Amino acid sequence: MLVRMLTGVEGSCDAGVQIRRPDLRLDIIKELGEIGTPEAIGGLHDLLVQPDACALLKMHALLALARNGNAEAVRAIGWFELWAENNRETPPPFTFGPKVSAIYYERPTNVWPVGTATDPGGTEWAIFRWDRFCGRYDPSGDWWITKSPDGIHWDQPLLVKDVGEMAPPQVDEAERFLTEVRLGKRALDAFTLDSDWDGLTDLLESRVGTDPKVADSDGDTVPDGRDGNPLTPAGQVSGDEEEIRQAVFTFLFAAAGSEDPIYLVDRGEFARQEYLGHRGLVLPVPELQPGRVNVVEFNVSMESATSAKASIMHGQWAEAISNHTLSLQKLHDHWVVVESELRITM
Ligand SMILES: [Ca+2]
Ligand SMILES: [Ca+2]
Repeated sequence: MLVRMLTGVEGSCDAGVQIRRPDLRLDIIKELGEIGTPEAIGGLHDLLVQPDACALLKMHALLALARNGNAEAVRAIGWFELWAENNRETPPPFTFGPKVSAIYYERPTNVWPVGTATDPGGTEWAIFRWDRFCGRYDPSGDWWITKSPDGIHWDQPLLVKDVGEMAPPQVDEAERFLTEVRLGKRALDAFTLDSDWDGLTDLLESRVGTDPKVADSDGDTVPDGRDGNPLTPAGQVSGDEEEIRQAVFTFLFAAAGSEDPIYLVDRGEFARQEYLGHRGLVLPVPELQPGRVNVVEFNVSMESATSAKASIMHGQWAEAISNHTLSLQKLHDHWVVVESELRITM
């Protein structure tokens, strides 16, 4: 009954709303964790692997499973980790989904159409600004081009112009560009060039920071286009601290399902390990990228062989900084988050 209530309840996914208003779903999640029967655990697992379920609910489900701590519950957390890792698309998702919600309403991906045009065959083209891979907060964004042959979805967009430090693109310039593409006077070959055949275009690689001439920039045998951590060789760090950081990362970021890059500001060992379960790229950088998701501190302290505390400071800097303090336990040979305390600084 509770399982049906949990998966059947529609509602807002706005964490702000839920802080002010009690949410029945949180009570159900807690209760399912306490019950701990295979059916209850199955219900929490079903919630975790729903792609569109609210991140806050998923975090509560992870906590409920960890607090129960029986073998089945811990296994369910492991299945979620596996699901999150397999849920990452390769090459990384650069898509917007249905075009009506992607470009025209500027949500959820914040893109700005600069110009649109329809060719004689009825295919709609659009140029838009998108700041996903800008190395600094830049609301003007890079230029991307896409087309919509079916009128419903945009194709995978192609980076065509790196705005960098230049002035924001002008509407008439975008329209001229689109007209040239539409009339076949401007080929897109230069923008689709992928010199090392790794699935990322040269232009995008220069934006992401990988080597456009080397298919496997970090030398870990996974090509850049399929590597969620293309600048971090696998297996550099191992042991409890690595597993604890991964458990925290899963708890905070795999549950969120965002496709934006996460930047690890390289001030310590935490930036030298791979992190699995995030849908977008995880990239070490030498300095803070304002306006982007940055992890600047990520500390682990062991309290015993099976319990630890972790603290992580992350945020967009231009907007808010989150300080998480988490307690973890090693249950059935698996580190899990059993408590999480959050402080947000605006
Ligand atoms: Ca490439
Ligand atoms: Ca690689």
